[in-house]
Amino acid sequence: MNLQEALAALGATPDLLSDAERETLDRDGYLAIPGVLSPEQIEAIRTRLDELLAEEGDEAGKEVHQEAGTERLANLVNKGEVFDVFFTHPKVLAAIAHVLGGDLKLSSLNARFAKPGEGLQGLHADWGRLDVPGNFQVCNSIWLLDDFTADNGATRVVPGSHLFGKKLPSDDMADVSQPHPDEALIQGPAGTVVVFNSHTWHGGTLNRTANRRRAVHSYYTRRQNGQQLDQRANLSPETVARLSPAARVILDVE
Ligand SMILES: O=C(O)CCC(=O)C(=O)O
Repeated sequence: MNLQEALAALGATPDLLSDAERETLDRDGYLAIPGVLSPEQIEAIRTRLDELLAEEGDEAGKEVHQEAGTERLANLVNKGEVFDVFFTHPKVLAAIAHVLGGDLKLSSLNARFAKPGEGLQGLHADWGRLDVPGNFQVCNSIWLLDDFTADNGATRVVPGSHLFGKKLPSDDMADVSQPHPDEALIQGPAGTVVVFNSHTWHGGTLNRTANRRRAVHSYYTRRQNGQQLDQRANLSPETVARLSPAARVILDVE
């Protein structure tokens, strides 16, 4: 099965996006898709993530990245069927395919919880300088497991910055942890997925509340690039066996 057949088998067809949604992605570099996860799915995902955090303790997240002020988990594909939605959801895949010219595979599936009083990141892009304008290599999706509000560490983005070409935040700002004059805060209810072309400048903000701000990042790249976490090397035979042929293609483990 090739990628186009896998996307079709999962129902991820281009017509799932309206013209307005495609224009938003192209112009702003990100698109919010509300209501992707049901309240029951959100609860099941939160429960499993808390179990994993308790089991993994200080090791949590280390397959990819640990970050002060956050709780992170990685290699989620291998850690529960409840996470399959993050790499098989038709509309999200259609949006990722739109950004990456129909050429994609999962790069990594991670959770990132900003702890109370923490979570501020420098503004960044997930790829270096882009030599060929518009030849996007990476696309992320952030799955809101809590409402993202003005003060709980919601992700900030600079709309349109995926079109800045070779320019990166450090070229524009003396201190990338400071607010950018054109930044916007992604706010929305839990269950929303924000697909963002991750050449768009973005970063977590400070969580000023007493509760964690929980999210999962389902991150994609073109098939010629390496994965942030090598799925073939990190999935158990049992996980690979239970996945559909189409899901295996998305993960590049077929
Ligand atoms: O979780 C967020 O709000 C953004 C995280 C992010 O951009 C990153 O970890 O690189």
